[in-house]
Amino acid sequence: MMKNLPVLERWTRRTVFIYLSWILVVSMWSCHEYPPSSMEDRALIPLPVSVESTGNYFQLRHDIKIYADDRDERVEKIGEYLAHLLYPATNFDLKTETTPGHRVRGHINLLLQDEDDEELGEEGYKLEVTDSYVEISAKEPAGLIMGMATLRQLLPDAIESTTVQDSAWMIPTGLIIDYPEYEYRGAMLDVARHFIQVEDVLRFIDYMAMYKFNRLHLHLTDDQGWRIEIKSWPRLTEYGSTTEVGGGEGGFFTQEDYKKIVEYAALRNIMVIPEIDMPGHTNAALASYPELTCDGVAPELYTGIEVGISTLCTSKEVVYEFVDDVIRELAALTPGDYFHIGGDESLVTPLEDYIYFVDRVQEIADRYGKKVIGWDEISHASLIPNSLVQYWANVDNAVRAIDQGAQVIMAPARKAYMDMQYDSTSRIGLHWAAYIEVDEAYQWDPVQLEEEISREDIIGIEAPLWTETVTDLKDIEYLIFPRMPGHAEIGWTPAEKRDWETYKGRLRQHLNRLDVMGVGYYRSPVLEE
Ligand code: TNX
Repeated sequence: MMKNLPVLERWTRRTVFIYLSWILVVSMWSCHEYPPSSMEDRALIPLPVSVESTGNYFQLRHDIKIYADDRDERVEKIGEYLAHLLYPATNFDLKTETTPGHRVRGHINLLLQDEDDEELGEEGYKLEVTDSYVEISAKEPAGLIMGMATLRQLLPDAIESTTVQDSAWMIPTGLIIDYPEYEYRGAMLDVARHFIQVEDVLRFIDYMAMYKFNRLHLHLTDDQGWRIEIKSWPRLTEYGSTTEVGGGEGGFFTQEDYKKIVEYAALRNIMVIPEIDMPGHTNAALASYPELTCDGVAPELYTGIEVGISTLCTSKEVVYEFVDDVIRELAALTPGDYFHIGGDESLVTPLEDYIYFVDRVQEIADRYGKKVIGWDEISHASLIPNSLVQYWANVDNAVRAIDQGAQVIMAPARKAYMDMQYDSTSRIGLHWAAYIEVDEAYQWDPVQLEEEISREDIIGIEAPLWTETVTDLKDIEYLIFPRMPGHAEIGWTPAEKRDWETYKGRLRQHLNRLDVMGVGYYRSPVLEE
């Protein structure tokens, strides 16, 4: 009896060990979300130029460090941003350290390339994952930020959670070489029709950053509200911001708010482009300062959704003093190259006056060191060199701009307007340009759209969100998701690599990630087919 006991004990221990291991294995398979087996199986949007898997994993653990190239101080900040992104779901407090440009094995590396890799350009990157390190390398810090957006999508969807998740945090190994098709990949947010709070703008920027957009066009003023503090003309916000479409209380960004938005965007490689829409779409300004009107009488504040109802008085000198002050103050807060002067739908401005106005306003923007962008109507004026024109509906306007040597941003209303309804049953949105289902929002190509506009004329694309029917983040999410990722891919991925059927598969899979984020996207029937 006594002699047998150790044998029995050993047997029992073995049973218990096998039993426990079995439980461990089963629970790992069921509780942990395992990423698909290779890089290609991840739902990468926008699709990179080249992806080659090597069939192994790198595991993100709590003791991993982020090594940032010390030859540019911006890289360390980018490393800290990556750590900040990975923290909520993993609870790993990843430390950022610097390295003189050498890769450190066992860790994540953000390195600037020495060799002059022309192919990568300003925003391109290489992302190499092996079982012993992760390395993102780029010519410029911007490329590192783009590479990080890809790295994030290689991690399990749970990485997007704001609460700690139980996952093995495996990253599939391989090599991605990637760079954008277009220099300008924009999204526009109209904060004028309905005022959009700062934190919702920041959220919009987060969404843009996920898909490698790099230009946030803020439509800051319109008939229904003036949304940016201008210190030299205080009534613009004291009075001109106090309502919105439907008669709500409106609101505005202080200059401090605006700076915060600009900085938040810059860390994500997004340049803010402020738009002051002129000479039309100015009712809020006219209501605040009647001297800007021709008859000197202030109109009422406006809460409807008609367009083409207002104009600055283009023959008054005070109007140019006003424009000068506004552009001066805003240009000083805007590090980016561009200033958007609007210029659309000036239906009550005689053409001759419109041309005179646009000519003068371009000069003012130029004097404050900004390149001008305007809606395609501004091509009626003489465009100064480096002005960009934003095509939205009228190809003749775009052609007139191209004939003057300008490049065009493609923002075709019938394809790229994210405020269009998906179909006639959509709970919000307009449909004057089209109903735009998720497949239609993806299946357009800037070069194929208009015969008269060719590749070299196009600097990039933009997807605008007008907010006549949009009041809050929930509405924003419903209209931009899941169309916005498609526009991102059009801007980033070469045309020959884009195809609806394969994109559809990736987008479907990607919806799980949006679920983790709690994004209230539109449930499109075309994704269920
Ligand atoms: C046209 S597109 C407009 C905006 C409206 C939008 C609504 C453009 C340059 N002007 O004023 O908000 O349609 O979809």
